[in-house]
Amino acid sequence: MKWKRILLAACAVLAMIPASGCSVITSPIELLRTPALSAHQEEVRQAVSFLLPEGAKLTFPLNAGNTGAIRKADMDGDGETEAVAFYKIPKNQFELGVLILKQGSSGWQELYRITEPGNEIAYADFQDVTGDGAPDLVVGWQGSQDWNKEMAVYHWTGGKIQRSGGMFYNEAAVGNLDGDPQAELVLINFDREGLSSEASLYEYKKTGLLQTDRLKLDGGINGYDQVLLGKARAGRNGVFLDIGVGAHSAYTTLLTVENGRLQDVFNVMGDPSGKTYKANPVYSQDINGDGIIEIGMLKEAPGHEATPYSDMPWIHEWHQWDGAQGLQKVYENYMDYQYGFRFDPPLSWQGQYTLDEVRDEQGGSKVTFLYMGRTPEERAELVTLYAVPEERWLKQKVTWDEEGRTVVELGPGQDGVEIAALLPEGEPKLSGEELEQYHAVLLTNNEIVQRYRLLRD
Ligand SMILES: [Ca+2]
Ligand SMILES: [Ca+2]
Ligand SMILES: [Ca+2]
Repeated sequence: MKWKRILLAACAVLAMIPASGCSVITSPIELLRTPALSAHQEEVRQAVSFLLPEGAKLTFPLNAGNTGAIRKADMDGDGETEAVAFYKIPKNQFELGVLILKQGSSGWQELYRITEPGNEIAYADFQDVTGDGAPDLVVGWQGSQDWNKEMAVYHWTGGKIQRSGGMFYNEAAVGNLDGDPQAELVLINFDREGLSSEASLYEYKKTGLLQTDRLKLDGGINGYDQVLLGKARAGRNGVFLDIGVGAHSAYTTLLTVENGRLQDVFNVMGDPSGKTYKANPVYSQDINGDGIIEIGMLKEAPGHEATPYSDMPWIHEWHQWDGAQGLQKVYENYMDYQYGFRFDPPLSWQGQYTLDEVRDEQGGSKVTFLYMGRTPEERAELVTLYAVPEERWLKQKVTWDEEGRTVVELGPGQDGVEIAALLPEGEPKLSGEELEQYHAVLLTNNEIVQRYRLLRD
């Protein structure tokens, strides 16, 4: 088999777009039907169908993490959840709606209906913006691709819905940023042509949503790859902005709220991209499952100083905010965005391994983790992960079988490949202490399985 290194940055970037961005392909009705609905859900669905205007279709809000065209929330705060359905009327290019249903003695009935002109519901979430203990509906309405989006908050009070807001924005994050009982809104207005960007903080006061602070952001960027509100430290939320710059590089800005003011903790305006620069985009996420969001950075695999950028194998280094202006590395792993998997080496490997990566023009790849001794000659294979296109898989297995290799089958990856790990064979060219250390850090089949994961899990 001929393996050739090729650049797959474009694919990698595409593969990194969160799944939700692609979920519009499946119709909401189809998703609602699978898996089988409980009798209760079926009742809701029927009531919604009955109440939808003629020609209307259920629609998914487009923000990441959104779970469906019909959501549940206790909007009136009486302890019982209401059903909230999002719809659009396709034959009429500019009509969107939200239907709120309440369960009464005679089944699910319309409690309230919101309609707005527009093409898509860009954002929807339930957050207690007003601080009365009941979730409010936060909706970003989008007219068309070229238009700004408009953010509004719908709050149940005095037996009806009160609308507040109506701010134009490009990117939004909604959640609790300062520890009081109210959720805040952070809206970003980015003017690509004017090379300017600004974040605004909105809080609900007695009269409605008020802009309580503004912060200038770096405007010389390609755009926002991801805007994520999440835990930045224990007991402290922040807004992570993963930003694309230049041909394919990226950096991350973290915004927090300090005494009611927006803070750019890494001082991006003073030092654009300084601390969090990466050669390719990496999405901020809770990579190690501790509930705190990590910022990903890319390290060239050791020994690849002469390797061109397009062929560079990268080690992902994940950092948490240190609470001041700095970062603290907490985790390290390998991510394959094309075939949709990650492999998390054990701590005992850190600083002692490197990678060789080979990508086949006909599809498939091979990444080898190598133990590093004191000199470049003292390298020894720890494990090799293969992505084998399905059509070559059986043949490949036979070959490995004939060669007597130990194969750990890891199952299907993205893009029609099977993933397998191969353990090294024969004695490595190491001796003494290094040979001992190498054997001590080798993984068992079981450990390999545990350290391998699909990215969409
Ligand atoms: Ca309720
Ligand atoms: Ca708050
Ligand atoms: Ca984490």
